[in-house]
Amino acid sequence: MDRKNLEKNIDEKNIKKVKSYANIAIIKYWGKKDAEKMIPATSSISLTLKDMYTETEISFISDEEAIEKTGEVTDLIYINGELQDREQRQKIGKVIDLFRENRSERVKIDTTNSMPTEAGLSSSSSGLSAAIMACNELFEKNLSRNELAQISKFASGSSCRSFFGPVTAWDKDTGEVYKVKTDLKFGMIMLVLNDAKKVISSRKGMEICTKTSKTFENWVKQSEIDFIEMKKYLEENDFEKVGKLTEENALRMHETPLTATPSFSYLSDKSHEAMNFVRKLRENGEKCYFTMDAGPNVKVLCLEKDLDRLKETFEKKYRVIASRVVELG
Ligand code: 2P0
Repeated sequence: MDRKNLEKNIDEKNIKKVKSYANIAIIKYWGKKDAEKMIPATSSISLTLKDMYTETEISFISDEEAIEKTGEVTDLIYINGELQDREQRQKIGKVIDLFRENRSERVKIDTTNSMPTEAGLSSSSSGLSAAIMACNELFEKNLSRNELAQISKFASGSSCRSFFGPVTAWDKDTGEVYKVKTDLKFGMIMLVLNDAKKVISSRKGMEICTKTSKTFENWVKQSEIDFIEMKKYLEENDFEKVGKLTEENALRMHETPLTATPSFSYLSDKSHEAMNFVRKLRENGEKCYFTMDAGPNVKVLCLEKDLDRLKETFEKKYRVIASRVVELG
């Protein structure tokens, strides 16, 4: 084997591959009590989705390779084949810094999402949890799922919930991330109303709401009750109550930007139309409930047994991604 092929062979052996799943909250994390310590203002509960995932490859690179691609010594970050700009490279670089001891070690991360990036479809939860898992492999840290979840929240709060499934809680008081007991088998249908990048990031949106929203205090107070009730409904396998509370909690979260200064909304006319469609289906006997995150897309919570039928119904009106949940941890 000549030198070039030998190097290539070594490189290929050193590429680590991981897969992580997105999660969508049914009780929302919205606001930070302490941004530095990553203590959320609210406890949250989410579903981890089998068909919405990120696959990430990671390897060490030479300074020459980084300079050749970017003109500087940096980590190389590719998302869906596209080399990311300096801002994004620095953001992911900070995640890698949580693992690397030798600051001169440069890394290439090549990541592919199964869903539109940054469209409020939670590609950040799968993307950043995958980056954490990948670093754990590359730097041979052998950290447990629990330890990785705790590190992951510093990359992005919601990503810590992607280490468990199908249903995960993140407790604001203890900081713990853990699996919630339920026999309910869920499905979720994403209605992709607009897959353009969001205007206000969730990080920024949360910050504005925490500082200025007139309903923020109420949101936090009620959310504490919602979290306890939701865990109870899940344990009692009461889907109707789970669904109803999912909607109420999402609507309360979306009230906070409306009462912020300056006031804003993540929801569009299309979101409201879709929410009304879900309500109408329910009046006709279907068991489905909506939730929305920091973007206009509407996600529909249902039972796994109804997923295929409901998918067909929604497909007549919307571009959809239907997903089952995944068992993890
Ligand atoms: C959630 N979201 O519980 C909530 C609901 C969006 C709306 O967690 O600042 O990207 O990195 O901790 O995790 C999205 O926020 O924010 C989010 P940071 P993150 O899923």
